[in-house]
Amino acid sequence: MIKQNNLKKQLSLYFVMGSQNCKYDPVETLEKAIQGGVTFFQFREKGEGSRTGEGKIELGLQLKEVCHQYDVPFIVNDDLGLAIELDADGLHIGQEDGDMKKIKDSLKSHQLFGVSTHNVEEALEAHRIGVDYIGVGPMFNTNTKEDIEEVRGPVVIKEIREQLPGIPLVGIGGIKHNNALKVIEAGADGVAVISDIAEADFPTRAAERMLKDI
Ligand code: 3NM
Repeated sequence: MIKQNNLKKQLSLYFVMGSQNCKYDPVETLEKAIQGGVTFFQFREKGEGSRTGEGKIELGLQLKEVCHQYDVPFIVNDDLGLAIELDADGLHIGQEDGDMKKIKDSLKSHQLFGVSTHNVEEALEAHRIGVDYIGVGPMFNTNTKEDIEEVRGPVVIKEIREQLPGIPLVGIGGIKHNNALKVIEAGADGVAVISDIAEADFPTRAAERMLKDI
């Protein structure tokens, strides 16, 4: 249902999270964030304190339901099996998550495929494989992910945009309402954020504030 032409617009405010990132209940956090204007969602249940097994599946189903109530695409991070089991609207993988082409071929035709990249070479390779969108990070310093690459910032977006003028592109890493515009001005279609919304006292307000500033 969601493989749409307006993907660039849908990527405007891309909320990424798992229960381990949330200050409050993840289902409530997501609903409030969507009410504040989040346009795209990635379920990234990963790292210390994250749920596994049945608990992860159960939470994924609940989050997908919230997304669909509001017509927001529900994307699964890393886990092809989970994306298929939950019939997610898409899968997002990193550079170390396996053979990109094989994974893409395992998805159903309606499922979007996104890949994290860090430089022009990785972006060109992802584009060659036919990904639907590209994430680029880290834009700024962040404490949310430990194994980040060197921070080169929005200039990487600019470099990729010059090579791939049409590809849907989002920046990630350390994005807050007061630096998000730099990412958009460099050529991104949207910003992807974890902590600015997941750790907020008021996720609705955090999302509204981010949208107002981009
Ligand atoms: N990927 P926050 S940085 C999931 O550089 C992720 O590819 C990154 O969290 C990359 O919005 C990152 O809290 C963490 O900084 C983003």
